Amino acid sequence: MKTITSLASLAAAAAALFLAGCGKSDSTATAPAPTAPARAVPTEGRAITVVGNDSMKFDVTEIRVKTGEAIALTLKNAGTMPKFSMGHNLVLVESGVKLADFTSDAAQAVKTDYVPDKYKAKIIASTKLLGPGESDTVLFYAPKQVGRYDFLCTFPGHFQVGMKGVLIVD
Ligand SMILES: [Cu+2]
Repeated sequence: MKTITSLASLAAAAAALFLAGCGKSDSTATAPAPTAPARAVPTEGRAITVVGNDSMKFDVTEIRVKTGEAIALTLKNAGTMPKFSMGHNLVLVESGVKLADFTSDAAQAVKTDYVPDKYKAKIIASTKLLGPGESDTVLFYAPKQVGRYDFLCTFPGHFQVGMKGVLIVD
C-alpha cells in the first residue's frame, strides 16, 4: 500500500513538473510567429458559385471580377465519390506561379489537404478540401492588378485532367 502511494505521489510530482514545463513554453509561444503578411479579408462580397463533380471539372472555368472587388466564392462538391479518392478544393494563385511545380508540391502536401505551406504567400484564396455534398465559401479581395489568375483543384491529378479555370481581373 505504501509503495502504491509513493508511486502515486511520484506520478503527481512528475505531472506537476510536466505542467510547469508546459507553462513555460506557453509564455514563449505568445511571441508572434514569423509569417507572410496577412491578406485583408472582406466581411462580405459578391457571391460566385463554382461546382465541382466526380468527372474532375469545374462548371465555371472563367470568372470575371473588378480590381480589388470583394468576392464571396463558394465551391460545391456535387459528386458522390468519397473524399479520400475524389476530394475537391479551389485554390486561386498569384500570377507567376508555375502550376506544374505547384501541383507536384501540392500532391505531397497530404497533411495540409494538398495545399503546400511554402506557397502560402502565393495563394489569394483557398477553399477547404470537400467531400461529396460539401461546400465551402471563402471571402477575398480580387487582385488590384489587372490580369489573369489561375484557379485549380489541388487534389492529386485533378489539375492535370482539367480541373482548373481562370479569374480575369479587369
Ligand atoms: Cu478535384
